[in-house]
Amino acid sequence: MLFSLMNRATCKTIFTYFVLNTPYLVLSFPMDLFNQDPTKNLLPYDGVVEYHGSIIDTARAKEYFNALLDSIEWKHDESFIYGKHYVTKRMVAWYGDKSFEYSYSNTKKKALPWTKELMELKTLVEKISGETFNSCLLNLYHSGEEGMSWHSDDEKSLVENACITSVSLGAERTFSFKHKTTKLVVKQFLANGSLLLMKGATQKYWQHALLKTKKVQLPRINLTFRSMGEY
Ligand SMILES: O=C(O)CCC(=O)C(=O)O
Ligand SMILES: [Mn+2]
Repeated sequence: MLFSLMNRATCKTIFTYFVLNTPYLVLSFPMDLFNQDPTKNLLPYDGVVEYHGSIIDTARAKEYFNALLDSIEWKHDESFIYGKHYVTKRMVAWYGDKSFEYSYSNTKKKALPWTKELMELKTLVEKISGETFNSCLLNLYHSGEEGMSWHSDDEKSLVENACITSVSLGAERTFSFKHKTTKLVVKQFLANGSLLLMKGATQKYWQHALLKTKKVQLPRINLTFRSMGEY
């Protein structure tokens, strides 16, 4: 009732006051309360994360979601750890300028050539971010029961400190960052069609995760545009 009587600016001021003055170890940025400022760093130290909100409207996001579902060569990730065979429920794909080999979490893949939609999305995120990318890892989560545990995108094959840009299509999910030393957690709601940039020392000092949730039944596709080192 009280909140419905207040205008957006008052809500924003109150929310910002609580974020800055509450000594909890979790900072949370719900996207819909007010428009996110893409120039604002979500991390308080040791890295830069910028959230641009939705850069693709709902109708276009649905078209991209369906086109990617059909055209991408989705595969389950498979790995052997101490002789045990693991297969992920989520599906993955890897594309790039050339057949880059990417190894992470005991799996290895060779990049496929860009598709029409991937090229369009790469051009869009390059324009908005002012960065360039030569590869893209895609993840398809069939529901909130699938996610990705804590990790950093810090493989040796990636250019160190290069920007990684993440596009989300479909179900809205919470993305979490955890500082490797202080354990501070920062959360950001990722909307359909949204863009998030991870820059500078982020991968060195922070881990990130897409934690599982029973609250989400719908699928989501995530694209992370990356820079592989030339070799
Ligand atoms: O699904 C996401 O939002 C993130 C995926 C991710 O962290 C990765 O592919 O390395
Ligand atoms: Mn990652």
